[in-house]
Amino acid sequence: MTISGDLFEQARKIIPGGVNSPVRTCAGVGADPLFISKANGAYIHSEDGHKMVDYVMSWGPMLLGHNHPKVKKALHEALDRGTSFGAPCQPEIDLAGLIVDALPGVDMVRMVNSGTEATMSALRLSRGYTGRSLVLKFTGCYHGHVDAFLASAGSGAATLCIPGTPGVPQEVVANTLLADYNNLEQVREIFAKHGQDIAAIFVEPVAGNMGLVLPQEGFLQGLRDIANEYGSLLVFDEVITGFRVSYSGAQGYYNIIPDMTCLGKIIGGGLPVGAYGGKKEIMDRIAPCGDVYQAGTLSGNPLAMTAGYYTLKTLKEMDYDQLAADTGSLAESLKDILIEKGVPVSLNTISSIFTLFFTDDEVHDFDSAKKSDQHLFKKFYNQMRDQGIYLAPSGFECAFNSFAHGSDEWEKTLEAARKLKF
Ligand code: KE4
Repeated sequence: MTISGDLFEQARKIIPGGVNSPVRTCAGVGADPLFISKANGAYIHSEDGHKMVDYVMSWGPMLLGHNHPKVKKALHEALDRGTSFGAPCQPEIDLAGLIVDALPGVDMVRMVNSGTEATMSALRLSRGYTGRSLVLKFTGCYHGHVDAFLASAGSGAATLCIPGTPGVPQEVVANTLLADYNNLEQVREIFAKHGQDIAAIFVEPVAGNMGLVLPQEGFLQGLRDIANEYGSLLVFDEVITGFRVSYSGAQGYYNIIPDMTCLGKIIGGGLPVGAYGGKKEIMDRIAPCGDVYQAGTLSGNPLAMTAGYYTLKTLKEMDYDQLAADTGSLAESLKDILIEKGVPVSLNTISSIFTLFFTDDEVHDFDSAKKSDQHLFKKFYNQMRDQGIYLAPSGFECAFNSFAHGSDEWEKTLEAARKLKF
């Protein structure tokens, strides 16, 4: 029995499924999870002594790479000042300031502790602000495990084939409307019927939970126009794309300004942080200045704020265009290697993110993503992991490059791909 195997056995006795988040079980790829002892730069180390090139990067937060010296130093200093105050502190202003300065759609921002808390709060605020109950989301998009959004979620739910989930009352998802990603016609039809009652459109401006799916030309602008026409809010879930697709998120990259933005992952620099923000007139409705309630014991935690602040401050100086070019070149090379082996591959990539779908068809929504052959993905995942390349254990997730990866890591990755057997 490996060390990870033994730890997994212990964990399963006292933690449901042995993990604190379902997709980590690796059940979808017929493997057991590796228990991780440490991570540095582009590398993650298992308890079994395996050093692997990491493209999960904690599911997105570690764009700087693991354990960045500037973040680590700041955290050590913050630790000496205490771990939690339950009162306002300077680091909250510091992080909020960087977010507001970076994102054109955010005048004010409220910190919470996860992406789920961010989208849950933004949903309540959109309903409170508009006085409407309905919300439109897209199949294959995942906005955290908020009851109202588990109507046909991507990410873990899609991998585990849980289209909705027990425990969510029918009357809750009755207020949730679904359209296919990139299908503006469907959105127009839904708004023609329900537009006056729709509080908000929630969308991942670049979808990352059915694998990576890019918005087609005109899709995001179309949503912006439709929301304006019916007086609904446009909410960008930028938990993945915020500070990832560009330093000003997808909203800056595409120059489409949402009414509200949900954030997580990168803004915490690896510590638990979520946030939601938007136009001042909307955010003023949040307690205590407004009447829409939301709260959190550890919101604005000084350690988490410090990690997020030094992460964003450091990212602000980084060359996103170069990393995008390097990522595109790596992903295209991986695709070419797989095609040479006779494997059907369709690639989606943007900035430092990519997904290889095991299908010949272009992937532009959840239905086309589901055509990706999961048996081929399983072979790909396990052989790459055996060769020290650590990928997300699901065909409905993304590979994340980082500023800590370089030519050595990318060559190791291509070398492993050249040895794949199908
Ligand atoms: P968290 O509650 O997991 O911090 O964030 C939820 C969330 C919200 N919105 C988007 C676009 C997201 O991608 C997520 C979480 N992403 C998944 C993986 N794609 C987290 C991994 C997991 O569930 O363990």
